[in-house]
Amino acid sequence: MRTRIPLLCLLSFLVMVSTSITAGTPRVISVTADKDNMFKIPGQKMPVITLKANEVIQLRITAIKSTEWDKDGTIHTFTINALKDQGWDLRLKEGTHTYTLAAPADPGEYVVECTVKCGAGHDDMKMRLVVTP
Ligand SMILES: [Cu+2]
Repeated sequence: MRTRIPLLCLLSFLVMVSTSITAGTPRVISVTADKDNMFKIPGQKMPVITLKANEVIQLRITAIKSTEWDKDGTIHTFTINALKDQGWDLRLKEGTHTYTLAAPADPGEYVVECTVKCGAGHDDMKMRLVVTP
């Protein structure tokens, strides 16, 4: 009996801490725009990002140069045409950069594509964003 109250206190404290962490810190999602002109997500067979509507995330993209690039130094882009005006149009320079983005309010499937000619396979350099309600 004596140990129950402290244990409950500890548990509720832990719940509070973890709740504030999940509410306050956006998820970090890592993507590689690779040298073979494919989007990849570490640990996933297919590169798909699944977000809740309006969820704010940190998108951490590592871009690796292929055989062609834009004259301004952009080596790939991470572009969703339907969401360009919401910031989903990232011109990627070599290296790893982090972008804060919000998922759209409308659930559905969106196609991510690269819009810079990056070499063989560029036309198929696509991945999906799935937005759930
Ligand atoms: Cu490309």
